Amino acid sequence: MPALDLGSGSLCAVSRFYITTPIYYVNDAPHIGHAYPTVTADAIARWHRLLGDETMFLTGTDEHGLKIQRAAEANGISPQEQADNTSQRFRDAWDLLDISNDQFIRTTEPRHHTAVQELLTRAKENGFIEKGSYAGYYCVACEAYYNADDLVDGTNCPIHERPAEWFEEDNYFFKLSSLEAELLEWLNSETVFPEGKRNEALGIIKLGLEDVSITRTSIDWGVPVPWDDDHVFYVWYDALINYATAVGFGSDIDEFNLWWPETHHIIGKDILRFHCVYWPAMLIAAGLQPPKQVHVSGFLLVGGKKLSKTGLTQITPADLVEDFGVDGFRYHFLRDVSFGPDSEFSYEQMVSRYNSDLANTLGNLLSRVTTVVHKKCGGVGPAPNPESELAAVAASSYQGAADGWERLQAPVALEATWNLLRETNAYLERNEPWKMEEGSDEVATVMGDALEVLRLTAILASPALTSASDAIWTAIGLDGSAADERLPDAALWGGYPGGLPVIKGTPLFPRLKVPEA
Ligand code: ME8
Repeated sequence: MPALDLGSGSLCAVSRFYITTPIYYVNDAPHIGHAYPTVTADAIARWHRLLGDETMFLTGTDEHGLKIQRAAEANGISPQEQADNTSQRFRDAWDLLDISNDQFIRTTEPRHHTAVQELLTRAKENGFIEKGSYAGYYCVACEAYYNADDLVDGTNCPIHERPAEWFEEDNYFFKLSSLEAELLEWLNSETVFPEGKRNEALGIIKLGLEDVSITRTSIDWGVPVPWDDDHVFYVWYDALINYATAVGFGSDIDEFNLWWPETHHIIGKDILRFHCVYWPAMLIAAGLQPPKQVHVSGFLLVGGKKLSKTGLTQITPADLVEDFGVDGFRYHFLRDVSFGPDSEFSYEQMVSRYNSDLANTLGNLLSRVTTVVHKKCGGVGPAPNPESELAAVAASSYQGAADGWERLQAPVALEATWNLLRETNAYLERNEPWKMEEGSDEVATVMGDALEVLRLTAILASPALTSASDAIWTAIGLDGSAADERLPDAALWGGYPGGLPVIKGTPLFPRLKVPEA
């Protein structure tokens, strides 16, 4: 009898899902523009864990380059101290926001240096890296060269609105221009979302690609070029490789082959060129597969401007968590910011969303249900009715949520989930269980249905509401955590067993006052 094959062709192959955020520069502290892609990636990762996928969620910090070196000089510390201090601030922010990353990568880690050197050496050996010289306008804040035509008023970076600097250097060039056909092929499948961003990437290629300089001699805060001591790799060619380092490139090739190229990169529109043109090209040049998908978000704006660390519009996650709690923060950015277009941040909108969806629709349902179960059912939760009219609503909410999370459209997923809550509130209004006879079958049926909806909501909302989902779970008498359930089975109507003690607690989401204009 042949031995069982438990390798890649195994019958019990697991489904894997790898998701990444951009790695953030450590020149300054995190703001909500960084929190937005991080919370989005976190919620998607949590959804995939609910589906039972082997999930890898990566975030981290981008620590080399002139921008960091200058920030360190301004603070009177070494670049390493600058990186250590600020990287920790990102970790603290993500701890505060309940971000469930499996790894936090820092580009100053030795494993990353090894990976960068190996990947770019492979590209050189394959004939894609050559020596040359370069002169051009450089924006240190972007860590990118611009053509004179791209500058505003002939001098300013179009993103940072500050003068770009003239740089001239001898360095190594990546022969991007020779990879046009491969890039077009990659972009001609379902790789970049939304569609408009895929077209933007195609447009960049169709305009004609120039070779790009990938090393620097003017600074030494970077990964050394292994074949030439005078050079370090330019920060972007070091940074992009983090996605490969984290899953084993350069250290554990078997691990790398498990995860690559099934990767989903979440990025902002400012770094589309790097992720949708340069990065797939670098991988192809090194003989590796380009990433599976890149999802491009718009900017969060305040007063029409991109939130930035250098601008005056800085709002920290901690500021908002103080007012809205972690779940209130996460819910707002997931529910109100559609992934793709730009979105204007509004404190008033955040208050209004919190009050309508969290305090009213969800919070009131929980307190209503627990109160009535105490008054009319002796505090013990009854089982749901298998024939309940809410069963069909629950099934379509699950489909809507699954579809929304699958397409990285958190607002769609949460709207579908909240539809079930609204329908359940209406069902209670119609049936008025608070007027029914204590201990009757009638009241047990209605309350069993409402408890079942709360069970389902705790699971379906858990990618967004990390604390409230467990608070609901416990309040309806269930053990463990909603996040440990497995979909789709856990979404079937009738999972609430009944006979459990229901706890009447304090309101989950106390109403907030709308600020005066
Ligand atoms: O670009 N709205 O780092 P970074 C929405 N290190 N998203 C925003 C935002 C805003 N106002 N501000 C920032 C870098 N972001 C590089 C990335 S990846 C290999 C290297 C998000 O700290 C957006 O996704 O300047 C942006 O691309 C990302 O934060 C990184 O910002």
